[in-house]
Amino acid sequence: MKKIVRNDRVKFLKDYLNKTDGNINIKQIAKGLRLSVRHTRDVVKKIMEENPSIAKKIKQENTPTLSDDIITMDAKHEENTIKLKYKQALELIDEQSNLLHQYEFLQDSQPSPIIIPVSKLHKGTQATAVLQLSDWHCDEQVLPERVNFKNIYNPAIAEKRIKAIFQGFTKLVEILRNGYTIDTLVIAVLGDLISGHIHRELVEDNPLYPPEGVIFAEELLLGGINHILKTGKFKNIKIVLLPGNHSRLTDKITHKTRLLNSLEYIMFNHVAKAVQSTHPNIEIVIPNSTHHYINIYNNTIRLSHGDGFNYKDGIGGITIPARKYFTRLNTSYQATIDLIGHWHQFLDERDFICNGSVIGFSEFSQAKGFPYQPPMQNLILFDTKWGKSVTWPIFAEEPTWTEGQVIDQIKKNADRIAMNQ
Ligand SMILES: [Mn+2]
Repeated sequence: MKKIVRNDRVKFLKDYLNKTDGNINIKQIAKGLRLSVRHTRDVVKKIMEENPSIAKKIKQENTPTLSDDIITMDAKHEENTIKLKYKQALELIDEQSNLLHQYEFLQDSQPSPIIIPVSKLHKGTQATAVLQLSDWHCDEQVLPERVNFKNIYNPAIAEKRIKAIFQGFTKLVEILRNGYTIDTLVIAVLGDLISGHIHRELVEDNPLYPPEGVIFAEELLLGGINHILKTGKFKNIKIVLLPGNHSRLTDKITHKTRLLNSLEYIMFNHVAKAVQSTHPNIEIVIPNSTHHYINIYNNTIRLSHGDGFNYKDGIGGITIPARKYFTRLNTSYQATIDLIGHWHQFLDERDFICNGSVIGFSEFSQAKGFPYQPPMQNLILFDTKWGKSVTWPIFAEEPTWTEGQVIDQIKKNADRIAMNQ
């Protein structure tokens, strides 16, 4: 049946029905004329009204039964389900083929590493070394049996450790000189080189009396400075000498006269005179203030012993009380970085550095539950480009002592003390 325009359909259908032998149903006619079944049925009805004989040629449609409807409904449901599954299958195929494509791409690809050119060491970069010294407590002792063999300390070991610290310092500076020109040194002595007699237990237990401790600390510090002068290859040296809280001669810290009431004041003056008698170009400062400020390139560095704030036993150790304290100090005098001692723990917090100690793990550390740290001091490098660029702990001795080594050490020290008497 050829395609015809709608208006011609009735005439065409009349002609068609007149000519045909019949045996055709409404659905077949509707399909042929591209008409809806309902519309075709109406048109055929009109034609049959005009010419009832046409009715013989039209096959009668059966009215669908309930079973027919159920079958039709089931068939439609099945068709919809199949369509949905087919759609899902197509999506899955699409997804899988994408994955396969990516896998094939990765399997075939041959990565070529990004080339990083060899960087030349810029030996010309100027840098200043800072040697952070504090908390030697060289007149004190730590008996190993009191600290579960985590440490042993007495003046003989103090000497050994301090020698190792100064040797270690010059060695580390030499390593850094592969990449930096390091002509300038600041020795920041931040106090408590002696323990003194400020607590009853120190009076009872210290192997040295405070004046002996002062003389011993002087000898150690002068020995260290001489070692640096001999081997350190520095052109400019500045020494800042600040007292701690332990060397005070008074019951409590006297803020107005902290320096003048300190045994370390005597030591510092002796050291200054001794050094300047042979090396007048070395700048020595004994500040009459708890905080002392120095400038290195564009950094203002605040030096203090570190006893200006209390540890509140909080999470984060001393970091929170320390920061609160430094923030308060900054309202009067802005510093880039704080260098402190006193807390016997190495801590590089970027904006402040707390120094380790030479005495190491003590009865006090153990009683308070402070974490173990080996005895150490600290080297800091400031360069013209980055400011503080290197913080390098200087360890004083091998990391662990066996019980046998400790006992051996005790015997040696006993011999040494007997020889001196
Ligand atoms: Mn202290």
